Order: sequence, then structure tokens, then C-alpha cells
Amino acid sequence: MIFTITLNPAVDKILFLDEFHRSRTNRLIRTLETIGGKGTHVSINLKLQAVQSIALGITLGENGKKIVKLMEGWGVRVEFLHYDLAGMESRTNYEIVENTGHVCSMLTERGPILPARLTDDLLNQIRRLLKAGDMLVLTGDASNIEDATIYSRLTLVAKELGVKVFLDASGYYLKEGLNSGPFLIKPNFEELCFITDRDLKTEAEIVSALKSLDGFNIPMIAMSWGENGAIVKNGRDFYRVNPIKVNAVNESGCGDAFLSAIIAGIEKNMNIEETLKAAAAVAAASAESEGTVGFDPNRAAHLKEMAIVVKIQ
Ligand code: TA6
Repeated sequence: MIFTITLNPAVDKILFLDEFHRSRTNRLIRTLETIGGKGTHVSINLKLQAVQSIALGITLGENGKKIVKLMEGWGVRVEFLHYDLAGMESRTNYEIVENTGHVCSMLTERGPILPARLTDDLLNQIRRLLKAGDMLVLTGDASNIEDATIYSRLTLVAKELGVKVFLDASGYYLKEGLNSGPFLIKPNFEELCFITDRDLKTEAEIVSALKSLDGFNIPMIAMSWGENGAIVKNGRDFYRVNPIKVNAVNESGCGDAFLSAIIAGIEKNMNIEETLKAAAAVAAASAESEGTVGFDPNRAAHLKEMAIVVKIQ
């Protein structure tokens, strides 16, 4: 079974307008409310690829109950730990989508800092639920957790149980997570520059930076590179995943979609080229949807025909 963990799930409020003007009243065209956070998105995107998963995480208050309802609305099995604690509500994130120039800007709340006993409960839950052969996806913001080693602790507990861990975090949470030896990490370009402390520019420099992480024994590293697609290390092999050009409406969430397709490919025992073509297609189809999550599976299947994956080493 695949489990996703969202330590800081959110409700996303998407605000559509023609063009954003600072220090003026901006009239919204319309708004859209959907599920936020990244583990939540991976579970939903897996569902759209006919792959079951169980969504874990911590929710708080009325907003937390709304998050669970939104997840169930997508038909995802949810086993969040929910708490009603005075003055504590799961966060709301805001995204401004400007039609002019097609710009998407995310404004994320930090949310309330979680008492340590809540993450202890989560650790006990995964000790109870996970077993050898399962996969665990750790992704998204964890700044609501004071312990910056939380992803390492979750990774070590899962590995002791014989579980494969997929880590998509940023900043210090990612750097700290390297030491626990996840099966896969998905840094974007800036995050790879940060964890390797290099000012990368070329594809060759990126491949060399990926090789410089060999000491952490991470079998797979998928570096998303925005409109340049992605560079993926799989064992000792390296692949360039070309982006598929589409009329993007909302690119937020494409990284979660890309990651979900890699996990779906591994779950379905697809070969690496087919898996990466599917990842490019699912990410592109996700960009065509107006929300921060979701895509048309038939459209993704069509786009996969156009996907180009090149083995570069
Ligand atoms: O990737 C898109 C998205 O998941 C949005 O839905 C928004 O909620 C945000 O990113 C959350 O990311 P964070 O890193 O804050 O967990």
C-alpha cells in the first residue's frame, strides 16, 4: 500500500483576476476553493491514475474537517489524525491567478505550531499501519513542526519497517532528510543548488551535482526544472524529461502530479522511460486544469504519446 503524509495540509483559495495591481483595489473575477498541501495532492493524483493510497496527516478544527471532506470528495481514503484544540485551525493558502501574462502566485500560511505529542501520535500511527513493501510519501511544508528533523525521523521509522520513502521537501527539511537515506528525493532546480551548495547552470553541471549526492545512497533523484522539464537520476543512469508544451491555466501542483506519476509507475512496475513519459504527461495535463490539483486522465494518456525522454548517461 502507498501512504502519503501531509504534515501541514491546507485549504487552497484560488483568486482569479485579470491583473494584480499593488496598493489598489483588485476586483476578483471569481474564486475557487480546493484542497491544498502536497501529500494530499499526491494521493488525489494517484487516484486519478487508478492507484490506491491512504492519506495521513494532522488536521485541526473546522478547516481541518473541511480538508477531510474535500479529500473524501475525491474518493481518497483518508486517515488523518484530527484534533480540536482551542484557537487552532488548519491553514489556508491563497493563490492569485492573473489572466494577463498568465501569472500564478502562491501565498502560503504557516498555520499553528503543532504540539510535539501530535507528531508522536503520527509516528505511532505509521508504526501501526505500515509494513514491509509499503511506500511512504513525505512531501510539503513542515514549518508548523518545530523539530526540523521530523522528515528524517519519519523516514528512519518507515525504513526500519521495510518501507520505501519518497521525500519532497525543501530547504533545511530536505537537507536534513538526506541523511536518513530516502529511496527518492524530488528537489527542484533551486533546491538542488541549495543542497549541493553549487551555482548550477548547465545540464552537465546538474548531472555532476546529482552524482555528488552519491554518498547519501539515494537510488532515485528527480530534479524538476520548471519549463525545462526534469533531469532524473535512476541508479547510475540519467534521463532528460522534455516538457510537453500545453496551454497552461494553473501550474501550481504540477510538481506533485509529476511525483505521483513516478510513484504510480513504480507501483505498476512500468519501465523507467514509460514512467517518466507518464510523469511528463500528467504534469502537463495538471497545468491545463484551473485548480491546484487534478487533471483529465484521458488528456494525460493523449499527451503521453507526445512525451520525449532521453537517456543522457
Ligand atoms: O504544489 C501546490 C501546493 O500544494 C498548493 O496547493 C499549496 O497548498 C502549496 O503548494 C502548499 O505547499 P507547501 O510547500 O506550503 O506545503
